[in-house]
Amino acid sequence: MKTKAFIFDLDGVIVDTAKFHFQAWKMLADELGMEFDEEVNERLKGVSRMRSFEIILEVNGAMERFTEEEKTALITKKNDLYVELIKTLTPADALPGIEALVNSAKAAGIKTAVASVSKNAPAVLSALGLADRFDYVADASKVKNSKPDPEIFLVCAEALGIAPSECVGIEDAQAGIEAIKAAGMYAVGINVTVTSLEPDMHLASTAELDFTKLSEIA
Ligand code: B16
Ligand code: MG
Repeated sequence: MKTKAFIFDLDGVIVDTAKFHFQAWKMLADELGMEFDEEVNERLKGVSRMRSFEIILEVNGAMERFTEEEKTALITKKNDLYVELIKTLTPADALPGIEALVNSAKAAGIKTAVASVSKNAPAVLSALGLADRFDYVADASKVKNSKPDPEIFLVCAEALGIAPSECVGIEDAQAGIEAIKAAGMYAVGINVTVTSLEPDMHLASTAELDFTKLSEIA
């Protein structure tokens, strides 16, 4: 197929903010005396803030420990720290190959969008100097379901006016690959730890994103 749109995940594809999410969740988990490591963190990628906290509670057998109000207060605390951490981002933090791919897409008339469930996505894109570079940035507040639900990728395709079958989705998380495939798109995985569904194309890093190859998917 001739690709008509590239839809990018944010955390882990455009920028490595996963390390900041990890630091912020770790601070909260330590404070609550709960276990939290890189393996659990992998399961939080692409997952909403509240659902992420619930996974941490599940892993610790603590699902009943807090009321809804307490959970909301605790995830707000996590987010406050995350917001502080992303203030350190600069344009130099955009991952290799991303800007070049977006520029090549623009020159070739291929549309681009960002499919992030993060409510902090606009702030992160601004800090990277990329806020105005994409044709569409999905508004997380309008999406009801986190990845692996395909909703956010379908919202992007619809906003761009492109059929899902002509879109290439780029993701670093298993939940994101599942979302792309469920949307009926071609899935490119960046250093994905595969636990179930395989991406259609595996790359070790964003530096391997090849415009020529991605614009003509065989
Ligand atoms: P926030 P993505 C996701 O972004 C992150 O991967 C996930 O770890 C995070 O919990 C989620 O955003 C919500 O983020 O707390 O900032 O609203 O991978 O869809 O770009
Ligand atoms: Mg991601």
